[in-house]
Amino acid sequence: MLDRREFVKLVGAGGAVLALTECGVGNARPAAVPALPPFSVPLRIPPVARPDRQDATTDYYRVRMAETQAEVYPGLQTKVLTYNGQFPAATIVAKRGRRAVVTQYNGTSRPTAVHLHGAHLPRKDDGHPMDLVEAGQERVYEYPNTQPGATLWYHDHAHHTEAEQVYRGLAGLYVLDDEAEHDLGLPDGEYDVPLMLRDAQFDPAGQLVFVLAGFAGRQTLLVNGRPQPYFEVAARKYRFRLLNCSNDRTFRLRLSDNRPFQLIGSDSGLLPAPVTVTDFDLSPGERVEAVVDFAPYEIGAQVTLTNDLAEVESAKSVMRFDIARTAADHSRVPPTLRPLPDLGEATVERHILMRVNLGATISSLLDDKVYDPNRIDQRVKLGTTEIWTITNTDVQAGIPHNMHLHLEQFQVLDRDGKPVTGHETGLKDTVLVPAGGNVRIKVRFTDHPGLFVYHCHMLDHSALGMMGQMEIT
Ligand SMILES: [Cu+2]
Repeated sequence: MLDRREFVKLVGAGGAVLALTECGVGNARPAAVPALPPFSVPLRIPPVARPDRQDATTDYYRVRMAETQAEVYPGLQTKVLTYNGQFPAATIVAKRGRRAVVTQYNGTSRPTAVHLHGAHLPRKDDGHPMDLVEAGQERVYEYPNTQPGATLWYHDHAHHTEAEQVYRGLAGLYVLDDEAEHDLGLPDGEYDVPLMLRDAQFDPAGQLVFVLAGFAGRQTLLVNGRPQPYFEVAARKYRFRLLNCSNDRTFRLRLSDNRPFQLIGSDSGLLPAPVTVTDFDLSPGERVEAVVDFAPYEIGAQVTLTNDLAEVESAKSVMRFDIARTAADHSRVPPTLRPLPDLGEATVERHILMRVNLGATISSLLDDKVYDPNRIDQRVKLGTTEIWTITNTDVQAGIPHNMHLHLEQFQVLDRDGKPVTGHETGLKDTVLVPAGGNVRIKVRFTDHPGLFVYHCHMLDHSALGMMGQMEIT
């Protein structure tokens, strides 16, 4: 929790509401690093993590969390928190049906917890906010990788400090590769490209500035850890795996020439069928897989990925694609991808209320309560299908939220009574709940008893208490 006076001082007069909202910020760009024109640096692809050893069933990884330096801006060293020294972290590529065992040593000065976001796994390996790895200690996480292929990610989840620790760099992709997908003919290899999108605030020395609920100041966009990069592509189809790893920022992404592209996947992997769109929303924690075909472009053409929800002109451009060469393309996007599973008939209904308390003390609430690790908010029976109605009542302040469930993927039934479209037609683990919005989700609790959390994935909000616990028995 934050003292209101302190909060207002940090974000400026009248900023208490603005700092937590998506829009309404005027000239908020702070003194930043020496101005770097957009598209000055090439996109970097995070390296693929190498297992320390392998046996017949399992890949073993050793990771050290530590503060280190990264070159975010050319010629400047930025202090960051990293997994194995990489900013952003290396991508763990797991194979469906093969276990991954990751030993995480905490070489930072504060407790951490490593959550594998989107994974279906036992409680002990979930990275619950109170299952901490103390400084100087290690913890072994075992990932069964039994669920269908998907783009997951791992990130810090130590309660109250997760917002700052993810912001400073403790985040990486975890691609669960599924043999069953290989026959579909989707773009692969060098044409399967991860894009981790986020915002940040830098001081003039190129250091990250973290202010809890300081959304308004974060007007620098990073893709895979570099500011507004360019990416040289071939005139053919690409599969992009997009993750929004911002703390609080939602993107509305489109190509600058409005060219349509195909969405093929969401949080939990492939959609039932591809959906052609010209834009889509991506809130913090969500993933989308999109196929973009650059074949119609001339060699030498450029097209920008833009964010329609940017508050300032300089943050409208996310990155630029430069069509640089021709290449053979035998890939395709089949008309059907992966059917939705039947989640069965719901026998339990729950209602969850999300709102921010802008009183003397700023806090973020679920059902009018801040997170208490000693309280159980929902008791769930294994084998049950439930419908949760999630309501965001922050209409006046215009504050969006989203909802992330640990352990299970859910189907989004509708938003404000209307069926959802685009990437929301697939199974998801995180869903946007705009101010004044009502979202209904259907979820089946299949196995893995224990205490799991659900929370707003705008991490500054969850750090301020917008999190609850469900005990599954
Ligand atoms: Cu929220």
